[in-house]
Amino acid sequence: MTPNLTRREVIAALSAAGLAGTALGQPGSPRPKQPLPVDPVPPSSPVGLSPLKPEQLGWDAARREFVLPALGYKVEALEPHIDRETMTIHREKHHDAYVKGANTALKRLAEIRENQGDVSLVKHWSRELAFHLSGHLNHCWLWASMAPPGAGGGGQPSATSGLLAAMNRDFGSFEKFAAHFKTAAQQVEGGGWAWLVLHRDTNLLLVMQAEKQQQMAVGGFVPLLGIDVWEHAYYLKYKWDRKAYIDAFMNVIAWGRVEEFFTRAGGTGS
Ligand code: MN3
Repeated sequence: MTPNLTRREVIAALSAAGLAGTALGQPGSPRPKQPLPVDPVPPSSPVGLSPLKPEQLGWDAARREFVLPALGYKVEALEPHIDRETMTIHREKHHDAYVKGANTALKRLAEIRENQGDVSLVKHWSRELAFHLSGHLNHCWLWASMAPPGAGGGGQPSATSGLLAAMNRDFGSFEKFAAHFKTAAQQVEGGGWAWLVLHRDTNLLLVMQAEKQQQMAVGGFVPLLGIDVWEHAYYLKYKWDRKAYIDAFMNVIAWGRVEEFFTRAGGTGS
């Protein structure tokens, strides 16, 4: 699952290209003669294309390729809930494979554009890109959404946060959200994820599942919090007991950071 552009961002991009008002008019509505007004988004605005900061996204702008982002805490910092060996292998082997896979797919597609590759493989490399780049971004979210227990990890959103108010509005309560989120994670068939996501245009929170890295994801939603339930995320410590891993994961959720993602994505509790 990857972040999608909001209507305002699409309009801003189209406006920059001189196209605003030509593609996004409502069906049946008269086409505006002038470009649609665009809310200026200053560079310092917290509302960006992604609630993750550039260094958390694992993007090397100079080399134009994806890289493994720094964790922001020690690999053993999440113990006893997530053990050092699982974290190390998960990041340095599994996540790194998604980084390499995404970069390879981008490279092969660029070669095809330059008539240096097999044009019949555009579908193949597009699928590779969707899987590996979603895998990379999912794990960027995962690392950024966890913190050591007792040092930012665990508990629930703060009582005064917009996120908690939005959860009360959209799920009934934090407890009902947590039960839904944990059950969705438990019931993922095979490898995949459960997500808390925000639809920016309607300010709606949802819990959704994704099989593999991206399948079943609903388009247009911004990820806020994901739990990885591929076996590589828990099998070394928890073996077949995915439920025990999910329960443990709740102790390392960095709710302060999820609140920040929610706010940066434009979510409100009202
Ligand atoms: Mn994983």
